[in-house]
Amino acid sequence: MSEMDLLQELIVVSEKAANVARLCRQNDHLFQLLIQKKRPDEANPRFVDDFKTLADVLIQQLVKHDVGSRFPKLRDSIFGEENNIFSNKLGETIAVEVRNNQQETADLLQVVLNEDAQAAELLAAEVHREVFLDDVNTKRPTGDFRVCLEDLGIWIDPIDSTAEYINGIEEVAACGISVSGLKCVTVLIGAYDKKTGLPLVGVVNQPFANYSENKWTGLCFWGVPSGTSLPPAPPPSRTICVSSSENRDVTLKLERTGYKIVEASGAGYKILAVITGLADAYVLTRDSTFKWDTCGPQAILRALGGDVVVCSRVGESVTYGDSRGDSCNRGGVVAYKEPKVLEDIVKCLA
Ligand code: 2IP
Ligand code: CA
Repeated sequence: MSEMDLLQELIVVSEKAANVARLCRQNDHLFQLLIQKKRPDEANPRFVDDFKTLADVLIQQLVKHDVGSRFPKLRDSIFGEENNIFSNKLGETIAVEVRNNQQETADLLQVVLNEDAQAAELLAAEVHREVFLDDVNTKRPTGDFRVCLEDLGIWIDPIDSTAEYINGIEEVAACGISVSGLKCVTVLIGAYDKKTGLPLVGVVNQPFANYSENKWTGLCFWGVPSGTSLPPAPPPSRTICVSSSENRDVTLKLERTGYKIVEASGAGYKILAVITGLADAYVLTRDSTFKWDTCGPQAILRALGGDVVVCSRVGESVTYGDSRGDSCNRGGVVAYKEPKVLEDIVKCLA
């Protein structure tokens, strides 16, 4: 199989995911469901208390369905953050999945959505809408090399930065990095090599990249060993991205290196900032990211000559296995593009 076939499929499915994410924010009916508070004491035996989780699960199942139908050999090797089983107060369970046609998917969603036919139909129509590569705001993939599907596994984060997705306030730092808000939301898809554990094919879709005329439009980034969607690298930004929950001692040490430290939301977004050159690195000393947060963007960084390494053992790349293993990135992460930047970080944190 050609790697480009898989890459094209992942780009298109990331756009379908982004379309669902945009629909849930921009359609009034779905948006009301998205921001409603959980009602744990309610007598109604509903399956979904938390619509955001349904949106997440549905997007993950959409990726599984589309990629699995096109590449059946990958079907059992697609892993993600979400579990697709929902239960209600009567002890009934239901598996949310994308069915073979729009009507069947709508019927299933209607049960999960407590008979909300309007929401079920809106979602099913978007999930089954055909999307083409030309619909995606990205560079067309070129070049090629062969991969063996049996050797690949896939990690998905259907909506990274869910807190910003629900109620983030748009804030952009002077350097252009988004501190919070919808720009920090990303759909992350990465394929890794089961033999080496290293990511090979990465897609990062930013559904809410630009806002104009009351409408959000997205951007999609990709990388494979033979190329990426990125233009030539801009000059170093002398900036390091950190989480707002990063240890104060760590940010103080990093500041002493002369780099500017910028807090931003979203693990995927912070790695994207390194990919696009808004930041030179992302440093995280805590165990607060997971395989789905890093697999896709790490593949792009590796294609650009950088990597995501374990913060407590910087000689080691972050690696991947299937969902039976530990999905936490223990020891934290450092994402970088230029080896010199990693050296600077290692020296200052030592
Ligand atoms: C989260 C999300 C958070 C991030 C955390 C991720 O994923 O990206 O924003 O924390 O590490 O696991 P922070 O923003 O402090 O970096 P999700 O939103 O999918 O739970
Ligand atoms: Ca995440």
